[in-house]
Amino acid sequence: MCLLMLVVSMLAIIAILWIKLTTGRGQIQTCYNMTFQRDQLDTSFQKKLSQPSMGLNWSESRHDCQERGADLVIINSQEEQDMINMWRGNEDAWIGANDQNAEGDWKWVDGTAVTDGFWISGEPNNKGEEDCAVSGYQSIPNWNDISCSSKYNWICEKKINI
Ligand SMILES: *[C@@H]1O[C@H](CO)[C@@H](O)[C@H](O)[C@H]1NC(C)=O
Ligand SMILES: *[C@@H]1O[C@H](CO)[C@@H](O)[C@H](O)[C@H]1NC(C)=O
Ligand SMILES: [Ca+2]
Ligand SMILES: [Ca+2]
Ligand SMILES: [Ca+2]
Repeated sequence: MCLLMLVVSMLAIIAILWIKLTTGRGQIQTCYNMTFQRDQLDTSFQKKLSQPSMGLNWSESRHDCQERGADLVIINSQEEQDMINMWRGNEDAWIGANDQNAEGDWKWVDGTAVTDGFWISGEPNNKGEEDCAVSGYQSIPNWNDISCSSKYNWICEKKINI
C-alpha cells in the first residue's frame, strides 16, 4: 500500500511542480501505525532542462522551506534516503546538512550531528570550499558536499501530527 502510494507519487512528480506527500518518519512500517508522528515531505522538483533558472542556493532553498512551515529534509534512515532518491528523479537536490559553522562538523538544520551520512565514496571533500550537501550529485544516489552558492532543486520536510 505504501509502495503503491510512492509509485503514484513518482508519477505525480513528473506531472506537477509541487507535491505534498505524507510518509512515515523515514520508516515504511510507520505507514501502518497512524499513531506515530509523521513527516510530510514537501518536495520541489523544478525541471532543470525546462526551467534552468529555477534552482536556488542552499540558504534560499532553506528559506523557501521555512516559508512553508518546513525545513530542508533531514534524512534519518536508509528508507528515507531511498524515498528521496526516487522522488528526486535524476535531479540533484539540496538536503538539510551543512558544515558552514565548523569545517568537517556536519550538522542537520535542527542542530543535530550528521552521524550516518549516505556520502558518496570520497565525499565530503570540501573541494575549494564546499559546506552544503546535495543528494544525487551527477545521478549517483548518495551525497556530495557542494558550494552553498550553487543552485539546485531542494527537498523540504515538515513534521505533522496525525
Ligand atoms: C503504534 O505506535 C504507538 C506509538 O509508538 C505504540 O504505542 C503502539 O503500540 C503502536 N501500535 C501498533 C499496533 O503497533
Ligand atoms: C544565496 O542567494 C541569496 C539571494 O540571492 C544571496 O543573498 C546569498 O548570498 C546567496 N548565498 C550564497 C552562499 O551564495
Ligand atoms: Ca526525516
Ligand atoms: Ca566543508
Ligand atoms: Ca565535494
